[in-house]
Amino acid sequence: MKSHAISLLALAGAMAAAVPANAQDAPAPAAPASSAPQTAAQFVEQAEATYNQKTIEQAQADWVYNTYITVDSEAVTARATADKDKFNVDTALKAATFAQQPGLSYDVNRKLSRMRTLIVQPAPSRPGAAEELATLTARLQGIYGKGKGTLKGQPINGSDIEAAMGENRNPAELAEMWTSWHDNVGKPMKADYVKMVELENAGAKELGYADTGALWRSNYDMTPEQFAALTEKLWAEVKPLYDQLHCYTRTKLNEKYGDGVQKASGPIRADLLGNMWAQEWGNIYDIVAPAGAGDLGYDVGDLLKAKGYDPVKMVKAGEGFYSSLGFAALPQTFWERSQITKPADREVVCHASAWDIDNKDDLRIKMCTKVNGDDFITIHHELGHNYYQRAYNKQPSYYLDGANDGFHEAIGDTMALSITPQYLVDIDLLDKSRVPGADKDTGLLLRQAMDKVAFLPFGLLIDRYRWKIFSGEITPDQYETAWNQMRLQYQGIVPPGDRPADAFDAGAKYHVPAVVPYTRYFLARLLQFQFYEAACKQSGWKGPLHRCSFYGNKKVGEKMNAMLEMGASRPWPDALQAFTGSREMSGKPMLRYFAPLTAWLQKQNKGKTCGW
Ligand code: X8Z
Ligand code: ZN
Repeated sequence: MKSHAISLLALAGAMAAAVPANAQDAPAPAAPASSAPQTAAQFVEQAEATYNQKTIEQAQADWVYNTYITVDSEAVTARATADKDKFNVDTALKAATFAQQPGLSYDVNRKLSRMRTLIVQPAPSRPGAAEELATLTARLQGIYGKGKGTLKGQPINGSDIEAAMGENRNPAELAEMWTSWHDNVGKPMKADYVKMVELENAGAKELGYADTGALWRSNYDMTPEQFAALTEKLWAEVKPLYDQLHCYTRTKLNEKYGDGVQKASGPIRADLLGNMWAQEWGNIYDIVAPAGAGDLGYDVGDLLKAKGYDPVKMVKAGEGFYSSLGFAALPQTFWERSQITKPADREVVCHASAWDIDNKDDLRIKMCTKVNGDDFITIHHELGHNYYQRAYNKQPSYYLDGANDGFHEAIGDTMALSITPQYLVDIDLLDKSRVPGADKDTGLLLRQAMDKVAFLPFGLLIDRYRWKIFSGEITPDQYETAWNQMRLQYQGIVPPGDRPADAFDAGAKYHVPAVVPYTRYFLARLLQFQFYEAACKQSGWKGPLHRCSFYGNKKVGEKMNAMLEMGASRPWPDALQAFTGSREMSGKPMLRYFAPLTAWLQKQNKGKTCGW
């Protein structure tokens, strides 16, 4: 397979070099195969078949590794990853030579461009480099998957510690879990991470990018500079709302814990926010709930437990939402092959993910599901990936992707925004008599903002931090100080105690060792409100936006499918327009959703000095 690909590329290169640059203006040649446009088309067609095959082989190996971490599965996935990466780098280099040629068709041009931008981890072409890079990456993922912290001195695994950070209200125990997790998981990764960055950057330079960060930013149908500027514009739109939420939450934490734990001014202690990474704060809604009108009368996790839901039943409920929009049921193999709960007898990567093993219909999720509200949302999120993958499965291989990666992350969350009190009644989780009245709107919005708004700076800073590592602005000896500085700058949070200079706290967040670009989640946080607002409009909803559920609306499903089935075949503004009518990513729909809460927060914060 590999040698076939290389000889094909060499041949295509030789043919391209032999064709004069103005060939597209010449009369139709006798042998069509020698004209430049057609040569490029042939190259793309053959590369696409190999790309498809290598993607499948890598996914199979990676699935085994992620659901059964051993030295052998690590070696197998590293081999498959290296093989795919080498092919992708070869193709990208070749694509660059073809891309210069005029007269190429739209699809050949777009595929050539995608070949050059879709690589996340480019290995240098020197022999052995791809294997070295893939081995480092597999090892880092394994460290994360096997990672443990402690609670009261006892070891506690990743999915348990994540849940405990949401429920525990003891500041000493929270600090212990937070610190042990960051020490045990992040720190051992540092040396490998430094080597990995060096290799990726060398690969990115060979491909003609300034560094790996520039490569990541080039995958959005615009220049890397334009993309960085777009994220800055979007952040500026929503930052004032974050600042209000931060200010209000700090006051409430100060009231609960006192000055000794959380002061009324300055940054917030990261471990008090109900999440290991302080990325979503909904778990501490009980602490911030508005006095008097804060009790929503239900908690989704409690409802699920009361109705006897188990993880599989939770996934069935998620599937039910998509079915109600007209999407076909998940295939039988989904239920046979998914990992829905944590296996008791082996190490796995618990961080939730969705898979499309054969680029057709072998769809799966991998979770360590717990019966709680967070995981109910996560199930809808992961299924969004699966239904997207299935919707575009008729596209050619180089288009088997979201319109951009933010779209992929936003679909399931859009559905989850429809999990309103009335929806919970509709699926028989909540009793009709317990639907909170209009006097609870502030509470409902605040509960939602604690997850959605709180996330925004986190969604942005993970990659801004990595972009600086890739560009060399942050050097290895500054990994820890720069991380803490950026966490403070963007989120206004601090660790529960001083951090050692040789720590690597960023490594304790899954996407850093797993090398998953993160700006996608920032974009998705905004896009999901764009999609949701559009869906609610399509369904004719007239009430307050946050009470809208488009559950059961086939018209929305059809329109959604029209966007999803495009895959990556067109620039993302086309896809956005297909569903929302707009060609711009924007924070405005999110601001409209939260407008009543914004006014309320401003009132609560009146007279206080916000910021940190
Ligand atoms: O990683 C995820 C998904 C898998 S794509 C569970 N998310 C981000 C995170 O957990 O950090 C979803 C929200 C943000
Ligand atoms: Zn996702």
